[in-house]
Amino acid sequence: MSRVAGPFRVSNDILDDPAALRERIADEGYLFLRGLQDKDKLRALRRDMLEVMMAGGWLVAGTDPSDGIASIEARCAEGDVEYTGVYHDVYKLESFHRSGHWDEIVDVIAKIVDGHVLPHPSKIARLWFPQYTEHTTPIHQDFVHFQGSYDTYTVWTPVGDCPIELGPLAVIPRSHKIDTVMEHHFSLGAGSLAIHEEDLSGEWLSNDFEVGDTLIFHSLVVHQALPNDTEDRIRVSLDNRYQAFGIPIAEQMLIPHLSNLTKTYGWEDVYRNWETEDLKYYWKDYDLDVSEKITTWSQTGFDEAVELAKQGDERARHQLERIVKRDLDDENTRTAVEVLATL
Ligand SMILES: O=C(O)CCC(=O)C(=O)O
Ligand SMILES: [Fe+2]
Repeated sequence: MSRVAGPFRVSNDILDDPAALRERIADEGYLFLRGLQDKDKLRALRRDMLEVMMAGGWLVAGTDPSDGIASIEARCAEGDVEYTGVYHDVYKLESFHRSGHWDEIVDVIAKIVDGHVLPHPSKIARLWFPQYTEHTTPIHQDFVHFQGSYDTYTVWTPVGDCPIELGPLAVIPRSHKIDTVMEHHFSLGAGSLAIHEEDLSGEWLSNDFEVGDTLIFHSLVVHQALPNDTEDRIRVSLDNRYQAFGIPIAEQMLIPHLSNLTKTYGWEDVYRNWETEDLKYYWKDYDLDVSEKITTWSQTGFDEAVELAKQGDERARHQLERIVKRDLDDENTRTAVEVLATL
């Protein structure tokens, strides 16, 4: 990527001024808030999540799970079946889902949307291995994945300190003002869809995150992750989505993240060992305006991968191979099998 031009603007000074927060995010597309979330709660969550990763074989045995020291042989990325298995164990943590409902987050989103807040049921964590940078989240706008309404906000939170070399997010301020979804193409990076750098103008902003620091941005803001360039540390983060009531939410936000990559994972699996009831199916109490998933962008990405694989592109071939390994019964899987057989 082109280098980071500078740090985020810190907006803590306007935290108590809802109109100013709304104006700033409408203008710049993002808000960066130092220490918004409680450091101790995040550290406890970090331990919970990393203990599951240790049990899943992702961390070096005998190390402190909270240090997040990755076992490089276990490395995998979102989209791989190996990733989904451990990820879906992390996803069962009650503490992980509860963190998406913490008051400090919901309160600031309530100011931004000027109303009651719906935290999306589909919470998301990103567990990014080091020395695997071809899988870094590429340049994109969130709307291609999460859809529903443009007025949806992402809250990105590192679970632990996240210095630049561990690969926090970078954004292009004001990029949401294009007010439309840009063209997205096949990518091997997380999410599988990327905007081409040559289609963009504007400067990238990012900086070191300390635990508790929080980035909030609009669904059309162009962003990407920076590569995890550490030798051995896993990057753990949350990116949850929030919106006002009364606007559409896409159907895929009502199911567990990445359950579309498996045959059987559902909320009953997530909830099996929970000790409390209040967050189970909490959204079913509301009359939501649910919109159908739009598959155009992901299908374009897949079709491009097919064409590229036929032309000998190794990344595209790898993409088709990982799709086949998921062993799903769908058209794209059958196409991937056929194409790979001809290579
Ligand atoms: O954490 C990442 O690498 C991806 C996160 C992202 O794209 C988002 O929060 O929207
Ligand atoms: Fe994103």
